[in-house]
Amino acid sequence: VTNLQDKKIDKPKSFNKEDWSSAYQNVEKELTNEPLKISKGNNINNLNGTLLRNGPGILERGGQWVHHPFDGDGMITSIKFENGQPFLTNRFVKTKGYLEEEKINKFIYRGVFGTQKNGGILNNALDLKFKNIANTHVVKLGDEILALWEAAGPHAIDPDSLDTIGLTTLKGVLKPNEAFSAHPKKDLNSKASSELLVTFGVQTGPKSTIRLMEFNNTGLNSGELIFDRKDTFNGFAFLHDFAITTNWAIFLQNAIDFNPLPFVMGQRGAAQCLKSNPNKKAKFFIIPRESGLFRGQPPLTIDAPEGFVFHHVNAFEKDSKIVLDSIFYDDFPSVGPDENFRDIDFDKYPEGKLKRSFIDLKKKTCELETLSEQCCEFAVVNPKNLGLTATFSWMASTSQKLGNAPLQAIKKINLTSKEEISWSAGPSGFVSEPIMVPSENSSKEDEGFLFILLWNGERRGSDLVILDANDLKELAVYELPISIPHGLHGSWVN
Ligand code: 3ON
Ligand code: FE
Repeated sequence: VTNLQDKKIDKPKSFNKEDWSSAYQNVEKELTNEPLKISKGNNINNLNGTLLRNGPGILERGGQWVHHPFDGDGMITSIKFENGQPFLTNRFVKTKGYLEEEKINKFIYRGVFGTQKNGGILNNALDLKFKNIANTHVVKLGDEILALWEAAGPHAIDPDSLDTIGLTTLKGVLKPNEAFSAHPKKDLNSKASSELLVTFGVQTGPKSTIRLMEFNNTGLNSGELIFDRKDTFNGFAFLHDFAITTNWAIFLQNAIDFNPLPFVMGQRGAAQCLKSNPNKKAKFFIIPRESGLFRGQPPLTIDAPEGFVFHHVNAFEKDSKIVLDSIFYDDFPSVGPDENFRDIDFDKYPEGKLKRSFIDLKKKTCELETLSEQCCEFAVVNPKNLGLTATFSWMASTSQKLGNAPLQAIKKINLTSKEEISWSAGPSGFVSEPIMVPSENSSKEDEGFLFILLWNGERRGSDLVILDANDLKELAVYELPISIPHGLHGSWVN
């Protein structure tokens, strides 16, 4: 158990706040197939495939800053490797809102995380429209590349040019602009005959409905919806991510209330109306997958541990239990209306910690174990192990052992022995989500590469770093010709 006293002792600051916040600026240009210059190490022999990343690319218009980077319009970066040589292409997602605002260089929509239109409360009150900013993830489904934002529908992107094709209903699967999660799972281990893409959409209200969808992701019918079910639960649900095992889809409903009044009155963004309710219990919603053994059976609801979760890492089945790894915060980390996100006091925000839930499906109970006290986010496992036992996880973490700070290191943890090793970009480098790409012909779980976009605070620019997933040795560093703000999620596609 750590207490505040310990946190204070561990506090020589390991970073300079301007080195960190300097990443938050508009992406200035769109480039096409720009060869990348290597600045350290060597090209990876025979590496072929494309790294795709999404994240906010517009943070300021006409002198007005977004209130929170999660309100920034999506910008996709693709780094395509041809026999080891990388080429970069980047494009803003040309959403309806982006095109309208780009024309007059002014925010004309409110943002979910607190960005307001000019003109004060009166001009914001009763404007309940959402701008679909397509900024959270980019994935491949069938032959399509999708830019995702969880409160509305997916945008289809041309895989080569990254041009925006437009909002898609996925061949009629979705109603126009139906919510479609930004956290699809590529499942190589299902009971179905092909690779699947499993995802969901939530409709919220006093009751919430989860639509669980499983798409074929290989072969002739790639992109086709093959399993679909809807389950309704009591209460408002904020579900950013989920986890899958072979037979189950697992959701953690945080113990929060949504009081939309300040949003309606023009005082706050919708996500700023979420508030932890200590009198409520968090719940696991555990839904049988239609591709699994318990097809058609009703979902289970089980009390979940205290704390707030955005992201899960992985889950697997063990006897009558589900073991689920997630990043837990003590509370919902909202940036208040009077705060400046580029100058926040990290000590005032809760840090994310990797914790393991042992969910007993028979007894309907859960036990929680903390796997590491160190602040982390964006944890992944080898994609071949998704839904099954994994020994290793890789993640972005702080450099310091305790307390909240920007993410400056990449850590590999053995989830069983809890041994850790890490690679630090500190004191002036800041990391993003590591993308783990396993070696093609190896069955060793930790053999492969990690791809990380780095904010290089020293030269105030972005780098691409490739690490060896086994020992976190730096294999190659490339200077990017554009500066990319701290981003969200990405994929590796072949
Ligand atoms: O009824 C509505 C339901 C719903 C889906 C309420 C609502 C409007 C708040 C809503 C919308 C939610 C949205 C649009 C969520 C978007 C989330 C997003 C873009 C990103 C979340 C990222 C989470 C984390 C933990 C990122 C951490 C990053 C770092 C520590 C490093 O920079
Ligand atoms: Fe996410």
